[in-house]
Amino acid sequence: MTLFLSIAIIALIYVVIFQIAKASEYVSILKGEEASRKQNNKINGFLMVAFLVLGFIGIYVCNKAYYGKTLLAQGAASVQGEKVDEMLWITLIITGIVFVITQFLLFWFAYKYQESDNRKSFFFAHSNKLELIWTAIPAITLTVLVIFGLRNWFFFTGEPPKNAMVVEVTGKQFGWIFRYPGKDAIFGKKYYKNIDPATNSVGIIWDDNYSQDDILTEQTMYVVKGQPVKLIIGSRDVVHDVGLSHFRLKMDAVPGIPTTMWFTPKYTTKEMREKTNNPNFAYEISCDQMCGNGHYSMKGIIEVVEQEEYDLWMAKQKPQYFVAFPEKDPTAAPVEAAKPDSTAKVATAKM
Ligand SMILES: [Cu+2]
Repeated sequence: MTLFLSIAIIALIYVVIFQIAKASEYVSILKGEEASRKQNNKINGFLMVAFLVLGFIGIYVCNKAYYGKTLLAQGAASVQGEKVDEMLWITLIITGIVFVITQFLLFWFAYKYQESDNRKSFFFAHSNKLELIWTAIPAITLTVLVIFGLRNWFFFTGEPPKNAMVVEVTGKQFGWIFRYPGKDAIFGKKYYKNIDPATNSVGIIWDDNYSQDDILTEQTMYVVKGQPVKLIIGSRDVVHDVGLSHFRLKMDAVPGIPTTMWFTPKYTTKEMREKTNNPNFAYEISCDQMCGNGHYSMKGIIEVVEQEEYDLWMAKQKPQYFVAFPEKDPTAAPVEAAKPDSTAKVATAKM
């Protein structure tokens, strides 16, 4: 029923437009071709100016209504992010000025220089000087912008300061796994064939001594305010992408090819809640690469905390080695250890 109604309405609109066109054709015949064309010309000239004015008003109104809802208004939450925002602002200002000038000239000239009996058009074919100017200025501007961008890129992806902490981030369909190197500050080696979803989600090689204090967490990553954090990024299956919009960074997570970037968080999650006036604010790690049917749900949380809170959290974490081999855990309850072997294994498998 609705389909028929829609078709009927479209057909009706088509008939109306057709009739109006026909009517105006008759009017122009009555009035004379020439007079009618001149009148149309004037109307079009006026519409050009109206479009220009309404367009600029529209831009202003949309900006007023929506700017506050963008992350740009909130400000970057990392030292590196501020550099990204700076680049974005410089680009926006330059392109904004060019946009306003060119659009103004385009529509104003269409009105101002519309057909007139008192004017003859000036034939202007070519000017080397003009060509040179409008090629050289954008070329120089873009080169400067690219140099700024490259400098920042090498800064984010280069070596972090000595005091940086390191977290390994592994994407999987559909979630994030974080690995901390533990007390020795060195990650144990890993091999993809060792992956076991229950106890060894990134495939750590347990025989490697460095691996035995490695800590694994899922979905939530803890980092310290003001301390640089280097991410070593990888993937367990397809290409994902670590998207940190509040910190203004993103980096592909490619299986088999580790990528890195580092950043320094500027505000704790708590401070950000006050800053944004949003009691539910959470730093998000999203997947920025279409990676399958659960892509939309591939979200993790980054908790930015003060050093003391981080130390408390870290103290509560159990090395993954003891999760995989509870019988080797010196802190495990003796009751657990006293249980027959078979029960202990079943309990582990369920974790
Ligand atoms: Cu993904």
